[in-house]
Amino acid sequence: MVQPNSERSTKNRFSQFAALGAILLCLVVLSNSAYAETGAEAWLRYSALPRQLAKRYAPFPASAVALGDSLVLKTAQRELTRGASQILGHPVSADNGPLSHPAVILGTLAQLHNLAPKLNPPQEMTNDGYWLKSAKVHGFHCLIVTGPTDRGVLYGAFALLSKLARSENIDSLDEVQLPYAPIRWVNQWDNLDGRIERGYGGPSLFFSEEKVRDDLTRAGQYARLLASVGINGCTVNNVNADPRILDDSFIAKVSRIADIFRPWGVQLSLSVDLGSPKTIGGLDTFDPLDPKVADWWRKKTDEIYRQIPDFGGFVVKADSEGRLGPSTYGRTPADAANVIARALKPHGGVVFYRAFVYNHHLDWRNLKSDRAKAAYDNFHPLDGDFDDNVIIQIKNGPIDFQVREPASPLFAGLHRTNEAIELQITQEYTGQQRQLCFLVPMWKEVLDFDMHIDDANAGHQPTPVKDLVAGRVFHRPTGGFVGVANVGMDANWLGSPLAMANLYGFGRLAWDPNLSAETIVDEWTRLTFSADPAVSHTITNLQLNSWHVYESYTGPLGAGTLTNITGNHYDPAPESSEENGWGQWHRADHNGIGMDRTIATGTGFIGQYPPAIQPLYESLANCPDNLLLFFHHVPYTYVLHSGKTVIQHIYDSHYEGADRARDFVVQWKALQGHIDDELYRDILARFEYQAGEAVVWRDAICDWIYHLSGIPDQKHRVAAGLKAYSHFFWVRSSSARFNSSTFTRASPSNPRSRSVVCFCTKSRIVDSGSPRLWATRGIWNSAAAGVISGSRPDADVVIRSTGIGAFGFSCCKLLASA
Ligand code: GCW
Repeated sequence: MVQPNSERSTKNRFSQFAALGAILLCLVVLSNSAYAETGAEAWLRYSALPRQLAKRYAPFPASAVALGDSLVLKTAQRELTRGASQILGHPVSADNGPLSHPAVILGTLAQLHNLAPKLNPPQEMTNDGYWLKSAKVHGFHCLIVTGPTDRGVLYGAFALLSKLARSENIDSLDEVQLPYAPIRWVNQWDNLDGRIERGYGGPSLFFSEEKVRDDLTRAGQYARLLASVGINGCTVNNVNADPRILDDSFIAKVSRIADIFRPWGVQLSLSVDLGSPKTIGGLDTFDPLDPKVADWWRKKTDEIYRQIPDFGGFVVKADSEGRLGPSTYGRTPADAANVIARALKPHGGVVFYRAFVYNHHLDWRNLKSDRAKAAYDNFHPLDGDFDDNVIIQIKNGPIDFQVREPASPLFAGLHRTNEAIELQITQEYTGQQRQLCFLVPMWKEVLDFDMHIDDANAGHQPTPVKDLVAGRVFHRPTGGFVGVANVGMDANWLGSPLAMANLYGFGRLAWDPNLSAETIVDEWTRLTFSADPAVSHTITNLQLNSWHVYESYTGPLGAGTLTNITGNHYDPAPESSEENGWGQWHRADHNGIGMDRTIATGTGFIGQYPPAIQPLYESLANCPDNLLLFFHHVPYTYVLHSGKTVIQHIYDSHYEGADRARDFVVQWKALQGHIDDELYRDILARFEYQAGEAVVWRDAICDWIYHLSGIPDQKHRVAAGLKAYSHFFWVRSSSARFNSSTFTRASPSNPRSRSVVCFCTKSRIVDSGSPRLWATRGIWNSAAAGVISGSRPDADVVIRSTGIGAFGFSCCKLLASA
């Protein structure tokens, strides 16, 4: 930074504010340290820099001047003064000018122009972008935070604070940042009763007992977090929408949430049920082509805008998983989307119409049935029929947030329609925040996937998914990124401190999908923990490896997560995928595994991709190993590009994955003393638990596939084990929450022995009434393993205990039955 030229005036000013500032600072720092480590502040901890580093910022202006008094600008000013004071350890106070000393100047480009007409950004700026610039204004060395909109200024203020918190050099600052796409939204699947569908971080911030919460403090804090990474909209209720959300009485209540969001530039939107005109509107129809229905949507929307002038729009899930939809009247999704879009249009609102439309009563006996085809089949024929303020919201993959899926071909199938990618931040199929799975690398694979759309015409111009959804390829008026966040009232938002990297990562990617996963996780780690190289190196590594590890002990080779798809979406239960209409089939039988989705012999799904992509997946020779079973049915003895057979890969992958999950514990232990002790222990317990879960998964899947295929593991782990452990079983948490207390024996039934080696993570006595079981703390090796004795050999073991920690029972194998 440039040294201010008027040191004396700075000093005078400083002494004026010093006393008050010091007091304020103490309060801020004290209150911060009192609850910072609950995770509530997430990546906005603004912890004080070590003195040496803080010195670098000695010339940082002691005040921040706002050039206007809009709500958002004032928020930016407050945030900047609070954050900079905390980080730098000296007060930075709010000032309303006129400029008489070095200052941070916060204002829109128009406001800046009035103050300093000669200062112009180095490039054209649109949307919510920002420009950070150190420059002389009226003879004073200032730091300018500006942008075309107030919201851009707020984003700039957060960006400046992030730089300080990560002790980046801000000398000669001159940086323009523009968001990649206008839509950067989160969805919350919150129900009016306060529960969150697929939420693992506590109850809703917004609703409780069928009402909007009286106290919306956390909702405001959430909006702050969202704004800090450039997220500009939030849909607050479940896409499985309760029609009552549109009751007139409810709209007034919901407008309170919008009031709380507004200072942070976050627009509120609502999920709506397409049947609403009938269910709550008293009409005898909800046919989107009926003029009465159009009128109903218009009046309802006008009323919403009367109460919430900056309302964002509606999200629609229709004809999906039992929801009402236009098919009731033989109408199309375009008919349904447009009737709502036309009601929103005069107000500038948008409709997000979800492409997650499929038949969940598919005929599983028919090898040509394929749920993966549904989105494209339903929406591609309608390309061009949707109004300009409709956005088709498309899940990243063609099935449903599995641990690995290819990019949905629909991204390439809409040339005259706006689209947005829907990514799932809440880890429904990827460990439910009880296990570490950093999803940014997965999202990036999809966003960077080149659909080769123009190859036939224009030679190769890359058309990656990120450009398609941002509307850049077909010059669409809008589009972008939607993340299903599902944060809750838990102090740390998502129920796990490390899972917050996914929320941060979503925001950062939505702002700039060209950022690398490494950059994102490094930023997040420094902001959330510290710049201590040991900490950032270890946490960055853990995060970056976690998706592959999770994939390798759950569902490798693109077979899907192999979880309980009809139940909790968490436990291993590969059988649950088959013989039902949900269409998440892996088609494993005695001879082979995988869905044949080829054009030649399978469901034809591959034919939905642009011609230049099809050979990549259609040909076994080209198909990447990690998606093989998504696209092909192959014998277990099929040899992968890696040189291994499919079956051996499955065995090895599960064993390696479980070993690597165990190694997470070892890596984490190296951080003892480097971070807050309570947080250290909390996360350690989670890694220990995950190591146990990985063993559960490993054994369940290896056992299942061994029984199906009859092919032994070349390394004699699975098959040999089955002789010795012919009656192995395991006990594990089957409850929804990490710290819950119900454990059930999972599989198979009726162990004959009375004695088992137990993998568990906490020493404790578990009293189930009868029998009484005990186990000692340890990780899966015979030295550390404890013994459970006394389980009744002839009955399912159901262990009930109380308190966190008992979840640690993860895997038991019989010793004595060999
Ligand atoms: O995978 C499914 C989830 C449902 C969810 C649905 C959707 C909100 O299991 O809980 O419903 O996806 O995305 O609509």
